[in-house]
Amino acid sequence: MTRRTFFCIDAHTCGNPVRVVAGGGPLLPNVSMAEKREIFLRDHDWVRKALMFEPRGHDVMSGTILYPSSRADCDLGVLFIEVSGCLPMCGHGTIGTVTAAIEEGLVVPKVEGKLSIEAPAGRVDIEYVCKGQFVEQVRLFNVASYLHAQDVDLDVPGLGTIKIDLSYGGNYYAIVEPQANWSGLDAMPASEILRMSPLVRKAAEEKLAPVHPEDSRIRGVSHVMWTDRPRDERAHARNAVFYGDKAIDRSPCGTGSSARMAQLVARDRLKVGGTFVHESIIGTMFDCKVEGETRVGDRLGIKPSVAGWAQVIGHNTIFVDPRDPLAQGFQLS
Ligand code: PYC
Repeated sequence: MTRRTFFCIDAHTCGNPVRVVAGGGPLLPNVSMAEKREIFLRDHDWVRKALMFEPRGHDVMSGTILYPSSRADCDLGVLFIEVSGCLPMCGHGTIGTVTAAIEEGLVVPKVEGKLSIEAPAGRVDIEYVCKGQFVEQVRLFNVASYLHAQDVDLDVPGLGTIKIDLSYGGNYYAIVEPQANWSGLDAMPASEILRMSPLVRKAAEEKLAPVHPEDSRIRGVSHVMWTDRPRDERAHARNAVFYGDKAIDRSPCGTGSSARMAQLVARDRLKVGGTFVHESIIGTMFDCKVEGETRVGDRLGIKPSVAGWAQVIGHNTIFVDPRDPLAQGFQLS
């Protein structure tokens, strides 16, 4: 192998990293993003590991690789890459990617302020607001989201029996609300979130093993959302989302916020048409809305939208050199 060069734009969305690979990603056939995702994972996964793992990335690193879309109704195809694999959809990744792509001229919108991207989970429409050359806000109209299961008892070592709901917003989320055996986020430092979340995820997966009703390639409990009352008076709720092996989302989590709204609507705690401001573990916020009702297979679901900001922090030309013993990246176990 010769040295490979990746032209990246590094950004963060409300605190969570987004490394946008604008050049150097592997060529993939002109098929849907869902199929591209499978081909990438089968044949090119070293690219993800090299760019996401240490020493070029870290435990919370995530990003995207840009592709032309094979759909006539989409401007851009987006492959989500992160430490744990390739997510079907990622909200903070979308907001960072759209910000970088518009500010750097990587995509030319047919209609100013609007884009449609093709994610592996489906088409996602975008509205963005610019001030001068900079993008101030990106709103994504996310894939249909639904509550998959509610009031599920899990026996979690160290916690005892806890109740969770399982909800889908582009990924499957085990949602934990304050209850007898868990008093809330204030009493849970980040180290505890990292320790307890894999146990909750494993127990939820063993009991529920969800499969998306319309796309069996989307399956499994990948994320755990711990919820609490907000600290900021503008917000309706606060959350900390665990993903991968050691990552806590620093943003309010786009697919997580969609899953949370689907849960709240199904439980009649949020109305269709209602707004929902979601606060992250570091106090950043997404402005979310339940845009409408829909169906996911035979389930009732919602059409969620999520808005937030991102900041481009630099250009990053990354080499992966076969002479480097750590070319493929590493993770501490
Ligand atoms: O914003 O959807 C999201 C997300 C998923 C994992 C980290 N962020």
